[in-house]
Amino acid sequence: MLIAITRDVSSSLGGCELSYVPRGAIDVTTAAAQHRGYQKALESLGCRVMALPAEDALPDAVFVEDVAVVLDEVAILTRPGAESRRAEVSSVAEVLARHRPLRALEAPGTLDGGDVLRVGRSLYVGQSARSNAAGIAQLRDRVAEFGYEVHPVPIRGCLHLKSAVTQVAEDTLLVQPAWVDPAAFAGFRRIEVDPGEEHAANALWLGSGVVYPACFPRTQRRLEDAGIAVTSVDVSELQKAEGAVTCCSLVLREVP
Ligand code: CIR
Repeated sequence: MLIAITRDVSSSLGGCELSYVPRGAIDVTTAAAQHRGYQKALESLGCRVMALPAEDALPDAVFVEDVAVVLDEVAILTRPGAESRRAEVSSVAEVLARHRPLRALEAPGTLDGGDVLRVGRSLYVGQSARSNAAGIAQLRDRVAEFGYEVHPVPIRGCLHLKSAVTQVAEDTLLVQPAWVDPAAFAGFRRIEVDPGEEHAANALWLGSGVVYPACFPRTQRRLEDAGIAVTSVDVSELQKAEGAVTCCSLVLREVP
């Protein structure tokens, strides 16, 4: 069984951090409805959703992926790169403590969970404006005893590593080659996003298929042609906050 931790959309979402997406008006009511659709998609793919209440003073708190890196053996609490997001960690930590031993990153390290792509025992970590060398070194230190290796990966032109590459099947990655060098993932089968769908590399793989934004039909076709089952969700208002589908949950295996 998979548990998906989510957090309801903050009424202040419009005041979110933005790096590569221009600021536009966000309809919070629509964002909340889309978020409920996302939670239903997670349930349809076998997750038990644990929804935390909104943190109205923290605009980006819906993007729970960034505050922790959850492995089967341990959960690493991050120190998010954006100062405005650091207060998001503690309430998620309380929930995670029921499921995993916790370790935490410390100043001067910064790291966003959106920069961490786990494939098996490898953690690929984006060298982004949010995740610095000290944060990546601390992550390596915290996970080494559990047999995980950390591989830093340069990215350009996007917020996080998982804006540029995500796993979509056991041996397959979905890649935006403009933002990350595909050679960093030479051993994998790779599907590239359609060139006209810039933000299309973020998919949430849950074993039996992916949760995927409805607005990238051409890349969706590439996934389906590769035999990947796609559960489509409309997350357009969350995308205006530079969010996507991995960032709205922390998915963990229920360990007996
Ligand atoms: C931020 O800039 O931190 C938020 N507005 C968006 C975070 C999205 N997180 C993610 O993709 N992991």
